[in-house]
Amino acid sequence: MNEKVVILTGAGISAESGLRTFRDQNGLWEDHSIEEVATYDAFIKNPELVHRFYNARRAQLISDEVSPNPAHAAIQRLFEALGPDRFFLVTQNVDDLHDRVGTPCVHMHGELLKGRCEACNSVFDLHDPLSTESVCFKCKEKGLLRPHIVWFGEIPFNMELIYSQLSESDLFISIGTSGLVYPAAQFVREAKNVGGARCIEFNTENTPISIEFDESIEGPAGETLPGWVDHFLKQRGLL
Ligand code: BJW
Repeated sequence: MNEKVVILTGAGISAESGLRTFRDQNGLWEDHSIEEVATYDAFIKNPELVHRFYNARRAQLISDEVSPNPAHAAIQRLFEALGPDRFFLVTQNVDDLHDRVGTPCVHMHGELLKGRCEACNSVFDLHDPLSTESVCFKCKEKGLLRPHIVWFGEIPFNMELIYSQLSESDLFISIGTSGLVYPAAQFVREAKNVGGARCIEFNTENTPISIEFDESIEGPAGETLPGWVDHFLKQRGLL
């Protein structure tokens, strides 16, 4: 059976790694409003605040506090068993936890460990804090470096590739996302209506789009996903 599995992940998959989600209790949006830090207008109005917000998250991400959890490892096992032609992972997460376990993924909302120059569009690896004094390594402009992050009102990356993968999917799995942010929230509809996929959601609670899935598996992904992956692989003689 040559079924194609497409996976979408959100902040919930990294919660058990110690990274805060956005909209849950104690989420990032409790301390900041979206308009304050996650729009281009916010960056123009108050770049110091936006830099502080992302610098702090980047510092936490590269600290010893944070590492991939069993859900990231389970997805990697699925990738290793299926191979690149039958597997596609798109993440809304800007962390690098899928990358750390070796799973190829498309970061549709950008990457915290990259920066970009507004002047010349160069994208570069970034571990250090950014400030309004930072200078572009390429065009040497000062003050125009920003996090390589997709803010509200900006177009997510790789949309053409993502929609083409959804249209070929036989199984669509959504893990740890609230289903409140578009276009990711409509991937389930695309996978189902265009790809004809069976759709499964992993989340600690019901979401506004749970109704669109064929099955919802409730619980922390680090606990529910590894067993589900084992069962899936055993059923197909891949484990
Ligand atoms: C667990 C768990 C555990 C907890 N195990 N689960 C009106 C209607 C419709 C759309 C719009 C509208 N007005 C504007 C729009 C568009 C807008 C939008 O969606 N706005 C909504 C607020 C309505 N979208 C955009 O602007 C996007 N661009 C766009 O649409 O361009 C047009 C276009 C698209 C396509 C083609 C052509 C043109 C851009 C969106 C950018 C989002 N950016 C952010 C922030 C930047 C990154 C950062 O700072 O880190 O990305 S917002 C934030 O939300 C972040 C996330 O990636 C994104 C999604 O959040 P996520 O991952 O779902 O996290 P939470 O916290 O919401 O949920 C966590 C879930 O996990 C919960 O359900 C928990 O229960 C669960 N969970 N622990 C399993 N252990």
